[in-house]
Amino acid sequence: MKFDVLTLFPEMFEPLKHSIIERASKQNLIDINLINIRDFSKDKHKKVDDTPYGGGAGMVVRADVVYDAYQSVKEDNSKVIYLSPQGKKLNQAKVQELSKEKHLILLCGHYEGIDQRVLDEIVDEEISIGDYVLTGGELPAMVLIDSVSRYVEGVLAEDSTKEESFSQGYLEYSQYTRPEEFNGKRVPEVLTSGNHQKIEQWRRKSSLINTFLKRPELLDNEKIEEAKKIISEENESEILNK
Ligand code: 4GM
Repeated sequence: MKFDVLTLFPEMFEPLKHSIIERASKQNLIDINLINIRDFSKDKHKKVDDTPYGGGAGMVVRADVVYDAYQSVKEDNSKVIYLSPQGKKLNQAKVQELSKEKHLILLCGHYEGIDQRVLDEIVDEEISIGDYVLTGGELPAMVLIDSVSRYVEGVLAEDSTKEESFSQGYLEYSQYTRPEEFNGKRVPEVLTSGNHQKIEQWRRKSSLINTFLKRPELLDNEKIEEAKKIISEENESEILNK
C-alpha cells in the first residue's frame, strides 16, 4: 500500500522512521512518500500562501500550488484524504475500510487554511481523528498511516488484528504476567489453571466487564444486563481486578 503525504512540514514525519512502520517500509509492505508542497511554489521566495480575499487576519495556501503537488503523485486508483477537524470521525471500521485501498494521498492542512477551490477539486474524503483542534494535519496523517498500516497483510503477526477486541466492539481483557503475587494481589487463579476453555471464558467476561466499566456506551442493553449479572456474582470478583 502506498501513502503520499502532501505537507508543508515533511520533517514532522521523522517518528514514523522509528516504529513498527519502519519495518513494514523496509519489507516493502507499505511505501510512504513525503511531498513538500513548498517544492511546487513558482515564487522565487518559495511562497505558498497569500492574503485572504475579503480581508481578515492570516493567510491562505494557494490552490495552484496544492494542485501541482497533487498532480505530481496522482494515479488512476488514488484516494485523496484531507485531514481536518471538520471531517468524519476516524474509527476502527473506517481504518479497516481504508486498508483495502491501493493508494492514499493525505493532504495536511493548516490553521491558515487552503483555498476551497482545490479542496473541492481533489478531496475524496475529509477525515478528523477527534473533536479537538491541532496546529496541522501532520499528526492526524501519522495516526491514519499507523492505524491503517496495521491492517496491511504482513505488517503485524498473523491474526493479531483479527482477535483484537476493539474490532469486535469490546475493550481488551486484563493481562497478567510474573510475579504470581504483586503487592498482595494474586493473578486470577483460572489463568494459571491450564484449562484453556475456562481461560477463554474468563477472558470473554473480563473483556465485557472492562467495556461495561470504562465505555458502557459501546454495549447494547442485553450486554449491559449480562455485565451486571457477572458483577453481582460475588465469586467472580477476580474479574473486577480487585
Ligand atoms: C483546519 C482545517 C485535523 C485546521 C484543516 C487538523 C485537528 C484535526 C487544520 C486543517 C487539524 C483533527 C489543521 N486539527 N481533529 N489542524 O483530525 O488541516
